[in-house]
Amino acid sequence: MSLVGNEGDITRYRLVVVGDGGVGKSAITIQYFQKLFVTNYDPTIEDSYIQHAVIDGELCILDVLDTAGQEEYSAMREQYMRSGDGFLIVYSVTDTQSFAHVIDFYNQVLRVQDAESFPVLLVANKVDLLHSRKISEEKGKEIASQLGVEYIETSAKEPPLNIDTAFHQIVRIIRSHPVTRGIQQRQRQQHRHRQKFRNMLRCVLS
Ligand SMILES: Nc1nc2c(ncn2[C@@H]2O[C@H](COP(=O)(O)OP(=O)(O)OP(=O)(O)O)[C@@H](O)[C@H]2O)c(=O)[nH]1
Ligand SMILES: [Mg+2]
Repeated sequence: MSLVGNEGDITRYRLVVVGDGGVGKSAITIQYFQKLFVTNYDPTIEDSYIQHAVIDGELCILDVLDTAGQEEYSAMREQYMRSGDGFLIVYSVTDTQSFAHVIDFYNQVLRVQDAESFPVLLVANKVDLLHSRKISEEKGKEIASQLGVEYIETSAKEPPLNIDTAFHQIVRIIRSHPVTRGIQQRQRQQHRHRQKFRNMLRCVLS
């Protein structure tokens, strides 16, 4: 698995947004980073975004990879899945197939990370489209509980719903997940040791 990076005292979280084509991965990501809703559909190959955030009082860096949902780019999946500290698995509540594929994305994350459980947030997007909704909240929550992951409903359209919450919640999940908690503690310890060593060296040299 990849490690949560620690740059000085600031932890960097590599978040990967996955899901079928057209479910709104880019719309969600752009709404979070640029505070605007992209109405046209321009299939992604791969885009990344980086930004500081303060989550529960802790400054961190969010490094987000917006991936391609289109099947023709699926060969790239294993590689980006290896690099993630946490995943937003997105489906559209108007698209039954995208919901059926949630399990495939989840299983692929576990396989690539060689883990029994991994930080994942299930994101039910496009909930503003009330009339074309096909997947109920109940169904979404049911699959989330089967997979043992948290569930959130979002809309990237104005007024956005739960977009900041989704990105911040996956960070909280990473922070509290046993897979990463140990690593983060070790990294903080190593950082403190390095600082101590640098200070000692400075004393000796001055
Ligand atoms: N009404 C509504 N439309 C949305 C929402 N999110 C995305 N869309 C629209 O759905 C279409 C596809 O959105 P994208 O964000 O490009 O989808 P994607 O998942 O990034 O697709 P790929 O890059 O091909 O994997 C666009 O026309 C968006 O404007 C939403 O929450 N509500
Ligand atoms: Mg996209």
